[in-house]
Amino acid sequence: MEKNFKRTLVTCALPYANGPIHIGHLAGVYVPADIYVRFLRLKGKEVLYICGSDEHGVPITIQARKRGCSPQEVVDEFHHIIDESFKGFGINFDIYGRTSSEVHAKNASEFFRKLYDEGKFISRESEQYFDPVANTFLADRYIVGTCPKCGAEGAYGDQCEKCGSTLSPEELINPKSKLSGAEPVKKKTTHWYLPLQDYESWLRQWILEGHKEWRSNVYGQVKSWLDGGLQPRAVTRDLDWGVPVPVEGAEGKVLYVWFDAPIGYISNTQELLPDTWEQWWKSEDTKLVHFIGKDNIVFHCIVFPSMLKAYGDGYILPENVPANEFLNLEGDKISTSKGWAVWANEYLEDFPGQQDVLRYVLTANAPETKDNDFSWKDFQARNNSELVAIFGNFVNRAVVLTHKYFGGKVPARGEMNDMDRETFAQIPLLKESMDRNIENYRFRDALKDAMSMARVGNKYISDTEPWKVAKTDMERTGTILNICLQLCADLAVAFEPFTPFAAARLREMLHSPLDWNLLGSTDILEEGHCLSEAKLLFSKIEDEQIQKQLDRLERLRQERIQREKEEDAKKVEPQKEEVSFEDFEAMDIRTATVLEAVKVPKTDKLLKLTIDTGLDTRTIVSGIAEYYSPEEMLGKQICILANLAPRTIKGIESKGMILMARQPDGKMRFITPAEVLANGARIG
Ligand code: B3M
Ligand code: ZN
Repeated sequence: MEKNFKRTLVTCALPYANGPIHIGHLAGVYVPADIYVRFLRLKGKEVLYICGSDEHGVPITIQARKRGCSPQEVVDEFHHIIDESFKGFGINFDIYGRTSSEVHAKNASEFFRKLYDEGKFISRESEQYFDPVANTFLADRYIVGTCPKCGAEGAYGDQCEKCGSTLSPEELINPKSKLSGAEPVKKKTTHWYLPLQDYESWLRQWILEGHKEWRSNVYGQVKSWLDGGLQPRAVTRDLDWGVPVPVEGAEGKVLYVWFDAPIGYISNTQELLPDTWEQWWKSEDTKLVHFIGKDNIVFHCIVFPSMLKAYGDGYILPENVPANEFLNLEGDKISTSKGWAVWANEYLEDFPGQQDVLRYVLTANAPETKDNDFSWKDFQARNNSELVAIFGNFVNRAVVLTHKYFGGKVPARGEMNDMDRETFAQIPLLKESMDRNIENYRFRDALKDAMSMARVGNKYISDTEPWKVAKTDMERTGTILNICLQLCADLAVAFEPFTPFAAARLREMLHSPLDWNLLGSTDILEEGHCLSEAKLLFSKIEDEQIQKQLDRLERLRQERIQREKEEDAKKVEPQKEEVSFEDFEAMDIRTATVLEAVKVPKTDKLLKLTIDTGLDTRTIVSGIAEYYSPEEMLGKQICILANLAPRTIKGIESKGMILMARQPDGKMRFITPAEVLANGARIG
């Protein structure tokens, strides 16, 4: 049974300020968190809602280098863009701070210094890659070379983006520094580590014993980390962008971004509530919930809690960490680097006033327990067939008919029949289910409960057909519309967490209260209560709007294919195994001239060539028909491996092999001497 907390502290993963946020971020972290916070506030709970930009780390310095500007300029630009995007979607944190702030620098360095002074870190000397020209240590991302797995150029020291292999700088072929192009050298450096293994038994007790109710994807990942054995975790880095390490002799070192960022939650709270922040972070009456994506589970369930445990001083631990899985886009992984995303700020420009639609669709398809996919067709279908056709249509009919028959005033409700009573009776049940689902971080299911309320209303008005009843029985019409309007007032509350803009517009139309306790009662709107004019809550999304988005993604897909082709064109196949000089001597390579060339019948790739080798006239069958026509080969001087054992190919005896060069794009070209030589000249 969950403890009865006095207040709830909700944190959202701090987005890296090296680019805009996209639908994956919204679906994974920010829309679910916003539903949760809005719901708690709807129930009158005390909530603090914390987020901010994560402005340190290597990705930001790489972005700065790419743009030829400072990291501060990068984070200044994107901090603002991200902040505006959240506001545009109605995601209004109590503070949207930033880890480049002075408050955070002070807080993070003091946090580190306390652990350092109390001997909670271990220090280790290790050899790291150093750029002798730029005179700086190199993070893995700053070392590039040839991928040992696929031969792609430009593989990073930690990963090859071409084949996806995880690498270490030592594995790269011909490693170079991204900063100066120099070959990196190994240099000794000292860093501090948090010995996570010292917290293993405590973590097992706190999470594996104490929080079996956590989502299975979170619980399972934590368990496998613990079962895999925890290792010391670096808390400092050789970088010139970040919170400087507050220790003598540590010049040029900064706090590791994943040590510094979670402390940002605390710093942002301090900035907002300089006098009372501790009642949120150091009181057992506070329920702490971290909203994150699955790639951040280890940092929020193992690293940050261990930091707080090491720090002591009464810091509380998360009551739950409802991490979502990933959202894909049109069947492909969302990729910031490849631009394969729907950017939040661009959506707001392309679909003005329709932020609720995206909130709704991302919740309906939320990757709560497994990765899920966003498609524009589904987005259009859900808007048109659910929001417009059910929720919007029901409200519009109820309000329009009330204006038509009762001058826009809530009519009297006469004697109710069984259908009326059964309709009303469904709402409290759906309300209870929605409450339970949100309290348990099942937002998809909670949205279904709210949508079921809309379906109840839409079905009721369709079944009772007040527009027909009005022809004969105005009293009954009034009863029906009175019931419809109570249901509309229910929807104006139930949809507040999910589609807050539409819910607010509906309350304005009805002049109805935002009161969770009234949801499900049968008399929210009294007889005679005046309504404003009916306005459509949602508008249909047309095919053209969707096609524009699909065309944009198709252009991106084509650009990516072209880029990959160009990258392939640069790819050099790795060298083969060494051979001895004797092995080479055994091969008899000669010049020869093509006397005749014909296609081998019933094949696409074979040419039958009659060639003059200087030794004899012979036939060679070669798979070059897709690169050369017989006419193109006639009279050409080529190089052949003359003493290759004869083979019969498509019934033709072939004696020897034409030497061809395979281009990176896969095309084959024959090798010809720089000038015409005698046939039979030995090549060695
Ligand atoms: N900046 C976001 C990410 O990993 C990361 C979250 C920090 S929360 C303290 O995409
Ligand atoms: Zn590779």
